[in-house]
Amino acid sequence: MRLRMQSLVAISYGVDATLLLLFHFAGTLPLWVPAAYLAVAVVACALFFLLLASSWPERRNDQNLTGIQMPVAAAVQLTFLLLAPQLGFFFLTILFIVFAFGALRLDPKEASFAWAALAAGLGAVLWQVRGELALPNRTEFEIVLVWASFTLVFGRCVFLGVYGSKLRVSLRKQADELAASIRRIEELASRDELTKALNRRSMLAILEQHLSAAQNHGQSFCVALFDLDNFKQINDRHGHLTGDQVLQTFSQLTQATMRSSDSFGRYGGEEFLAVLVGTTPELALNLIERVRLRVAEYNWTTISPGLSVRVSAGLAGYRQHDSITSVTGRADRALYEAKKTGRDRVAVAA
Ligand code: GH3
Ligand code: MG
Ligand code: MG
Repeated sequence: MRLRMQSLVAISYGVDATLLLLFHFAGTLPLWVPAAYLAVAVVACALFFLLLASSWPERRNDQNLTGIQMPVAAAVQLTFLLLAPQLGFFFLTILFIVFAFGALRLDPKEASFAWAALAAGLGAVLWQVRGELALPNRTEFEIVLVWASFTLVFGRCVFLGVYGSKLRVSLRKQADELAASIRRIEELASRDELTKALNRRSMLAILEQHLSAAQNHGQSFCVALFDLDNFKQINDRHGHLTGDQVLQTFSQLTQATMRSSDSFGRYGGEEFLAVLVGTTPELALNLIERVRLRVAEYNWTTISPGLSVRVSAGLAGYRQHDSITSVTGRADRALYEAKKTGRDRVAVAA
């Protein structure tokens, strides 16, 4: 990319040298002016090609060496303005290309500095060549060359502007793609791989938020801990793959039953956690019962012949001064009660 841009710079110098040679044939300049210009251009381009191809630019902030190329190019034009003022307009207009090139990469501070340096240099040179500065237009050939010079300078300025806007568009696209990747990574990191439900880390973060909302704004919430009944047996009798499918289906059934404001995730193994907002344990019990019934009534034999699945749950409501551990601890003890008193049931924490 850097070397391609440098090739364009070299071509640009070539265009200038050719125009200068034609001005020599038009009688405007002695031959040494295009010869010297070409020599300087070849040396400068060769040096920058070597520098850009080396690893040196990678260690710099300014990887395209714009901060060096631009002053060099501006100095070349000012020198030739001094040496051949009879073609003054030519070197003055090339400065537009030099600055359009610089504007692609310089930051506002550097650009201001470059502009001030040019103002000083240009002022000194113009002072030196006073009375000699010219735009040759004596012959038709000179007129054609002046026209060609202006046109080619404008063309290169426009090209640099278009190139700059293309660069901005592609940077914008890259930034958008990066943002989309980050969103995707965050999404992946927040979900359980098997069931696609929220994972334990996300559920704990959500619980933390609800806890602080409850403490600060008095908004109550409930926690329900689900544990599939005799899941080890399901694995043993129907295989681990069926077990996985049961976990997936249970997760889907539960999420379809719950309200969109509620959160549901896999807490670990065959245990799931739900956080229900703005509700009391008495009201939440209805919803959790509906989940339990839906699981019990689901036609599990479509997954494996003879398969039946039951779930138990423990429910606890937020209490003042609760922590994550205390509220989930009560839900866990309620779950233990549900298991102890026969499974396939919901128990509310005392
Ligand atoms: P209980 O009714 O008392 O809860 O009995 P249980 O068999 O469900 O309890 P236990 O905790 O002993 O067994 C849980 C089983 O869940 C053991 C483990 O192999 C299984 N399990 C945990 N994670 C997965 C998983 O991702 N896939 C499958 N297929 N099984 C899992
Ligand atoms: Mg368990
Ligand atoms: Mg279990």
